[in-house]
Amino acid sequence: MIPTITAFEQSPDRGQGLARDMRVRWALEEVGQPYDVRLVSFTEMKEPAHRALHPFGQIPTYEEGDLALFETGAIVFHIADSHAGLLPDDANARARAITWMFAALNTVEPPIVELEQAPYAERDKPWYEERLPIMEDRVRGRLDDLSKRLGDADWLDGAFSASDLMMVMVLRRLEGSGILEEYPNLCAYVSRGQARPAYIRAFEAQLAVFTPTSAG
Ligand code: GTB
Repeated sequence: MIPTITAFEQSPDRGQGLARDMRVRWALEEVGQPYDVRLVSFTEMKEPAHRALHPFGQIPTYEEGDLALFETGAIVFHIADSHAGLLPDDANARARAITWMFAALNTVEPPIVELEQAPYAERDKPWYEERLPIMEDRVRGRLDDLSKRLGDADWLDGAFSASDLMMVMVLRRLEGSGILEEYPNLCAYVSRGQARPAYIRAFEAQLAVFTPTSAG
């Protein structure tokens, strides 16, 4: 059964792969699962038909037969759990990979999102300039630990897995902040993820949504 995912009809990043459908596309490409994409406008995302799939009126969603999922963590886990290639077979290694997926989403991503969103939400507030270095140091705290743990390994725990996919996508959210560049091994880690053929296919597919065709 070919799953259908939703993605932005108009993305603020104009297809640089920062919107979260990229995580799902990449996972599907890694396991060789073809998929369809339904593009939704900001208005459609908040309408009842989309909210029936996603209670918070966001993208991405994932539909496969009778199954409808939201939340990239759950979607990527479902893809990894139901196909070979994104989670180890060994039970303990599999549990550790899932742990790292949670760590990416629950421990590393929150301070990064807080820093990323602060300029939109707080730039005009009197506390903004004072809070900025605090938020940056919170991110550095996580990256210090992650960088030490990764060391000179290629991936977080043995072979590439869904945990690396998620962590690379989370770290990509620091682009433009200059902070990731303070950690050469994390930069190399992100680059390794971006060099994977499945990542490149997923990136090109979502970029194509925003690339004008010759027909205009
Ligand atoms: N926790 C959910 C998940 O992981 O699936 C979060 C989903 C989410 O934040 N979706 C965003 C959304 O639908 C799109 S990805 N936002 C619309 C809304 O909430 O009304 C966040 C995002 C979008 C665009 C960029 N960008 O262009 O740089 C970066 C990140």
